[in-house]
Amino acid sequence: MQVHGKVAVRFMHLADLHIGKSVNGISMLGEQKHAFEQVLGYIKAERPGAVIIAGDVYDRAVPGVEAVRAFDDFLTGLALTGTAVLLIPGNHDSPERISYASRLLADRGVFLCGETGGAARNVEMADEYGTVNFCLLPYIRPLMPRAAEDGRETGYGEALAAALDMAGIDFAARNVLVSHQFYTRAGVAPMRSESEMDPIGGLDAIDAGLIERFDYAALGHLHGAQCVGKEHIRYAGSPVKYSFSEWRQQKSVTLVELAEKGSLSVAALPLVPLRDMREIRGTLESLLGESSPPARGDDYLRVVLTDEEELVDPMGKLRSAYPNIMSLGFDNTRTSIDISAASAGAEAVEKLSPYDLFSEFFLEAQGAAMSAEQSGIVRELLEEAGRGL
Ligand SMILES: [Mn+2]
Repeated sequence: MQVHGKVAVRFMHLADLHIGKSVNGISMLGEQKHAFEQVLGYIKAERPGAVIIAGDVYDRAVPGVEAVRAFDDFLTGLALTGTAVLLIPGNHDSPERISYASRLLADRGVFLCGETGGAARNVEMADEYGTVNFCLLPYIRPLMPRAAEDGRETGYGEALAAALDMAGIDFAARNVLVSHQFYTRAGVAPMRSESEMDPIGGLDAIDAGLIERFDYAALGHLHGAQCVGKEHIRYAGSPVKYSFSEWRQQKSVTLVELAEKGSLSVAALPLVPLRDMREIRGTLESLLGESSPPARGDDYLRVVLTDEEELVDPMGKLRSAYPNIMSLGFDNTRTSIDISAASAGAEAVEKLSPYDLFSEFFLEAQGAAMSAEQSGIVRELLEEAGRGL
């Protein structure tokens, strides 16, 4: 693209592919391949000089055969467009496996920055404004922050600062950081998604101020596309919705252009799913009677029923109209129990009575609420158990 008569560096920013991921037991591979086709279409149209994949290539450290094939196809497709590929592993990836054949692939412009022992690696690209340095920093693992010389444990922030220090970056030039960590900024609430599966509850947060000097930070880890307070520090988000907490998000890939130092343009290019993941709510009758077949009835759905009266086999009835229903919940005056109990925190669970906990378990296991007779039996049993104490 011509900017002021010069050619500027442009690149595509992706992250959190999670290839091979299943949601509620349903494989997302078809959706992932469909997203990759759209990315390749954008690359052919926009001709960026590089494509960044900022971690969580796979969903597991040892991905399945189908997942490896899908990534092989995607990577080959990317390389054939002539674009460079800059990739780091995320917390879900095995750095060793991700960097397989990386020395050979570097000759083809595919930089798989895996096994570096926690160090960053620089890759330079040139445009007519000079060089742009891409600083690739593999995910810093919780065990990696080492004890400092005085015996004090160092945190994520210190480990990051040390890695950036060692990378010897010249901030007078233009620099792009590629990193897969949880960056936060005071006063900015991050948009979290259930599919991120954060195991240590925010202890891994790093102050985004530490990476502010980069001209752009291409981040991975959070599954909703978002900036961390400033436009140039950005999570691309996952290309596919991986939990119902993401159902209102528009998935996208990010296109970035850097001209002279200080000039940045960022655009989100939308990705359209084969089947959307969304929530619908209403009475059983209204959801089954609206139109037949219902519009986009094969989407991945969370159905919230608002019926007040007992229903017979609502899951079975809904499935005939909505074959890919993933979750069923109820929202009425009697109960507000949702089948996706995983979303309830430990605190919420503690507040539930034994009867409510069992109802929830029953709903999850059976896909339908207990009948009046069943609920009577459970109440009796709980009473008996209570007397025994
Ligand atoms: Mn992820």
